[in-house]
Amino acid sequence: NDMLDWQRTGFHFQPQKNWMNGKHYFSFLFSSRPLFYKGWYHFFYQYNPVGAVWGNIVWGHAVSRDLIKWNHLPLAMVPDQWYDYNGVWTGSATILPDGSIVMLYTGSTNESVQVQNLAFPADPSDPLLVNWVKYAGNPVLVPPPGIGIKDFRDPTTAWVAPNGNWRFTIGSRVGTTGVSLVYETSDFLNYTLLDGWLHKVNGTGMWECIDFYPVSTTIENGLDTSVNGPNIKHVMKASLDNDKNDYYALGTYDLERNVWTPDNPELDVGIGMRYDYGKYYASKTFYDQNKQRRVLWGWIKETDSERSDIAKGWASLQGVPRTVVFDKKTKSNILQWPVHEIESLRLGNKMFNNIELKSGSVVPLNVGKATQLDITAVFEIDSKALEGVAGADVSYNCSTSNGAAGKGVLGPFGLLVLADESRSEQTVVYFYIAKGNDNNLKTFFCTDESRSSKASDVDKQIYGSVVPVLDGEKLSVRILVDHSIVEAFAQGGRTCITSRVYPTKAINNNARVFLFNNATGASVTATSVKIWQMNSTFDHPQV
Ligand code: DQQ
Repeated sequence: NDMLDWQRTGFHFQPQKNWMNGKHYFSFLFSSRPLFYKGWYHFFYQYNPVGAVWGNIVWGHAVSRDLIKWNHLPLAMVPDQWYDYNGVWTGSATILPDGSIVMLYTGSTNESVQVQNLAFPADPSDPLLVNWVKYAGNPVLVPPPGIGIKDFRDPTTAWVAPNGNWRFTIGSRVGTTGVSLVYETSDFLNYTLLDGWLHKVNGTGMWECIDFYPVSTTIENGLDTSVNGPNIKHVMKASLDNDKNDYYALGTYDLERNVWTPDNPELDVGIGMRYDYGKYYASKTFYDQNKQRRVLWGWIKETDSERSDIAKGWASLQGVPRTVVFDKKTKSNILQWPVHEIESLRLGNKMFNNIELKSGSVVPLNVGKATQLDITAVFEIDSKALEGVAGADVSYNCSTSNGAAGKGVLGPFGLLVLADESRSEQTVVYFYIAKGNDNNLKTFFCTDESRSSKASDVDKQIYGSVVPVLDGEKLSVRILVDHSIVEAFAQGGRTCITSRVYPTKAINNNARVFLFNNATGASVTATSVKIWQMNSTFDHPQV
């Protein structure tokens, strides 16, 4: 359906329309499983080869040299055994010290029981890892007593225990408590379930796609999954089946006791911070030994109707991979930032300096075509006005406070992207400052989709949350715009928001970018705005 083709992205990974043998298959992309092997990044994803909706799940496979330009390869694994008859579900790779790969994945059996299975590359000398063999002794794990047969999935990458064994965790629930079980193994053939939980949180329900990894509090490099010791915190992430969001928390992992404890119990897994306050799910990280960094990749679901997905013949895409580091300044969150390779797609740029945004103003930025952009912008709010304000909007909330159309004392202000000339359509990325009666400032970072599309069958939300801003810091944002996706990162990646949007007017040559300020109590200066046109990736195969 060519009419919907403009929704396809230029530099975000998405399934192909034509899959295998040139046949016109439909596709549905699900969760992520990256891995680096012999010079290639591998991506295995949950994929429906026969429809643009969830079902018939197999492992799609793509490879890349740079995490940006991807080559589609044949399906890696399909349901051809009783133990994965109802789907080859999410798994994780562990690279052993000798360089070999062990893949543990969840199979949904012929009776829809969730079990864990082993798979290996058929030819380890093949850098493209095209063929996979399933272990003859599968399944290697079945749901243990007390765990529901449909609540046992998504094993993590394994890490080394003090006794030299491997450990990994699997998500589940007990009643409405989200839990993580830990297994230990020396050979990936025989496993022992350890007592207790790595962690659990009441009321958070089933934990899908758990991720568990160390971050350094002192150095910038990422860490291999097995690293622990001084100056290290562990991130625990769970994808909550209940609300389909990815939550994380920072804490400490006691290897001896095999227990993880959150730094701040009020911001525990599933009740505190999210990787992303927009659409972002089933993400996973991997340690990229090639560039000594930890890379996070998330699955971005559609927010239009299933009917439209079927009409356009594909559904879902991946965000841009993000480097994850501990935020040494706030010490309370991670920083997520698009991998630097994305900058290789930057074409020409335009710069705009010191643009004053008076209260109520909207300023167009003439950048030409505005469907594939990388934008960085820094804002300063008039400090006199800020000091003069007594207290404002203490109970502000991105989702319920009128979005970009609202007029507060110290917000909203920011950018309109994927907007048409008359702004009948626009997606708004903005800041909003609330000031307590104690003079403390609280800055919100939000994305308003409510006017993002004339179409009526799409979900249009106002997303967002608080973003930490330290004394003396300016407000900064980076936005990746790619036809039907907007990824926004505030303050170097402390708070992130991804939106799927479906403009009908702000497409092709009609898309524009504007600055705006709706704050009634202060003028704002966009001290520096830099906008790059972005190249497309799909016409740059690397194999
Ligand atoms: N989707 C997979 C599961 C996982 C869920 C099945 C995450 O393995 O729990 O397609 O969305």
